[in-house]
Amino acid sequence: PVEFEFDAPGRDLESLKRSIANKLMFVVGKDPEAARPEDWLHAAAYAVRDQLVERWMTTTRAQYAQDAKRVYYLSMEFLIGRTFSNAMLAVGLRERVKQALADFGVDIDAVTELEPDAALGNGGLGRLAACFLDSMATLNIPGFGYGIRYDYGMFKQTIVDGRQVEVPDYWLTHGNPWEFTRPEVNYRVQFGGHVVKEGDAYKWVDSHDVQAMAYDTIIPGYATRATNTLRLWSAKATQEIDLGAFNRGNYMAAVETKNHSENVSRVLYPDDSTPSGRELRLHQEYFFCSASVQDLLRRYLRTHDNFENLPNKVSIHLNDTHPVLAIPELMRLLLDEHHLSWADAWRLCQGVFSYTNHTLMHEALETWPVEMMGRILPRHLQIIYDINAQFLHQISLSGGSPELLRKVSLVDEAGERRVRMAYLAVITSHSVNGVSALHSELMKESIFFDFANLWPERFNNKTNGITPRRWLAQANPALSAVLDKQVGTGWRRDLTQLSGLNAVLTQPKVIDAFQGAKLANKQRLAAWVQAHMGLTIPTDALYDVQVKRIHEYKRQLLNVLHVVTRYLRIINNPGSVTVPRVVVFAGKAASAYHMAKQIIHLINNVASVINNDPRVGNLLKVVFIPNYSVSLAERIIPAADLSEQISTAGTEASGTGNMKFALNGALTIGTLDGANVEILENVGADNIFIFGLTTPQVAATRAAGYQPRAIAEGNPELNAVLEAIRDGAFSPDEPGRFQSIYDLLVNWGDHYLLLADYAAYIAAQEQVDIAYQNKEAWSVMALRNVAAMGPFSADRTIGEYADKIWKSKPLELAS
Ligand code: 26R
Repeated sequence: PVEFEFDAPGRDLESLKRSIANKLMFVVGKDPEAARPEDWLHAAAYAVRDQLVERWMTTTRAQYAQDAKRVYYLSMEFLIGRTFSNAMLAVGLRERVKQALADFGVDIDAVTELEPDAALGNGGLGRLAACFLDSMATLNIPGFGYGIRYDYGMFKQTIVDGRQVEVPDYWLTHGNPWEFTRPEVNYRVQFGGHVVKEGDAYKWVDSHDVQAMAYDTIIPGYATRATNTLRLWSAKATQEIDLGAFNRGNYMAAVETKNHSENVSRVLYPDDSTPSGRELRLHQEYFFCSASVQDLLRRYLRTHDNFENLPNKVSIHLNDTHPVLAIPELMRLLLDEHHLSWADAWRLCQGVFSYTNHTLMHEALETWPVEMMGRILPRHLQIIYDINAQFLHQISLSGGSPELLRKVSLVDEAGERRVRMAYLAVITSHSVNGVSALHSELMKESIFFDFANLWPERFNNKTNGITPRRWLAQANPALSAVLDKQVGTGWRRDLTQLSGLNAVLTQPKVIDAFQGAKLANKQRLAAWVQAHMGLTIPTDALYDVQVKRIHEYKRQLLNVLHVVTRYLRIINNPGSVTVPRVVVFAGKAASAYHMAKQIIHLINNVASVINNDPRVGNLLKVVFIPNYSVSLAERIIPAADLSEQISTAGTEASGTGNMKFALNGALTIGTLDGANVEILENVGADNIFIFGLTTPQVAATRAAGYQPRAIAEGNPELNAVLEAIRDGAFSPDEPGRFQSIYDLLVNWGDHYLLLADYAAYIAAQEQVDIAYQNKEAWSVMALRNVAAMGPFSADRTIGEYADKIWKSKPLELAS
């Protein structure tokens, strides 16, 4: 264990125990005799939080004293997960808190498991934001996260008769000891009404207003005094109740207005790709953009009396297009409230904003109907029109054709007129980046083609990364201990130090230690599966894992085709399969995404047939773990031998799970997609299983007219697998249940070309089996993966953002 000392008071065991006991009595209000495990968790959380507060204040004071440039990371999603373990790790107190609790007769692991996840995000984009906060704090970058404090985060997924059923997750039921409520930090956010012109000035009047109230969470840096702030906004009615209605005796109506306003921050859109077209989403986006921009301007104006220095002191980063309304909002505030000229306001905006694109999927590119935006945000629509007019004027002056003007306009005029939010981000931002080398290139060739021609210097790549604190030190203590012994403890702050493993990883004692850690992690997962699902899985099998949102492009179905292939080989040709596998799936489907829910149903039905077939025994087990979350990922990923990263080439922007698995000593089976390409470059072709069509081959296959039926007919084994699914082998109670999946793959010809990659995937899986039979060689390959993960630390990613995009410098803090 790594403990480090600061001169802060209250860190010795006796002080910690006194603090925990005090918190239990005076904050939680419980007699130790009567305290439940939840009470101890809260008491310990408050005691650990105390260790952060002084640093937080020191950091804030240093930011003002050094007039530091601040980075504001605007994101609709922050998928933080649990905080207790992470905070103890950051302040180096895990062992001592464990001892303190043990002295009170409390088991730290048991109380840690009681903390609910802060699941304020859907998947990759939200978790990336959380890793970035961790790295910004660890690198002493003065960073603020701004987002929404949803009452209900991601829904809880239950599986009922094999089907996904969503249950609301009120994560705040027992209170949140990590947040500081800031009722005094609140801003008015306007909606609706209309715009009147008074002289040269515009006024937004007759609006319905909602208050945004701040809640702050401390983001500790690892082994540094620096801490940052995550400020989340909650909607409060401007008036508790509608007095007019109340006085007329209509109490229900009086409270209704309040409810309506406060609905803005009620629930996270559990929608990973389909624009739901709901007005509430537009309200949410503007709500948090407006509050955040008002807040950061107020902070800037505390120490500056004009705006000239804004781009030197403020960076606003847009995490996808969801916060793009911050652009017209900053324009509005500078123009209408601070009376700057258009030219000055626009120049400042271009200096301040930068934007990251996270997907090329057409369905996920946000556009808003002009009619809706005009009704809800009339002044912003005007500003967007003005930006567009100036932009198109400039393009036509430099010889742009009417065709080009139509293509790049902020307003899509085909059909119902819509505002293209990604184009607004690109036109304004001084930097536009993708999230892996491949994705950043494709972005320039596809969705932003015309803009990349206009402004090539604006476009760049910042390959994603993950925080080694949560995803190795915290999630995998067993492997961490092995690494500490072999390469020292410094990898937590400098992940490239893992390359030291290369010198020792063929030594038998290192291989043994690695295998011991992997086995311990499998036992930990198997125990969880046993306790929560009543299913026994062997711990001496190959753990083959695909955990991520369920989506057609991620191709969980291709994985299922392999599972069924394997099953049919086992029962039709005993002895042909010798490597036992546990195939693990987990992930949520967007609630309105029918095909994704069918895929979950199929996985569960396939699992129950295979797991109950005595001919199979322990050779193959299939597990769908319900309610995938950050805390489950911390348990599942360290146990994996094989990481499934099998999206159709050109569709997964980066992936970050791929990095987490490799860092935890799993080998990847994957396509040349997203960051898999860079993982391949770093680990070498001998230490990864790459298969399938490349991005250009995918395009060529589609262009030539994809013929899945011919593929199925030409491959008897594949045909048998598809027919088994179609004819009810896994749904005997309802044989036609999966006809639609068969039709999608064989008759309609799915967009993600599953059958085109099937044979190559099966061949790659056979290579996996062969490789796994040599346990030593497999472990060496896995260790080579671990050793090569240095570049995939989010510290590397954030270092690049800070240098190249934000031009922000680390804060200087006395150590
Ligand atoms: C507009 C709305 C419906 C919406 C669309 C898409 C909301 C949220 C999303 C999520 C997308 C943008 C997302 O999570 N993308 C993922 O970002 C990760 C971090 O960069 C990548 O690793 C991952 O490949 C990508 O799918």
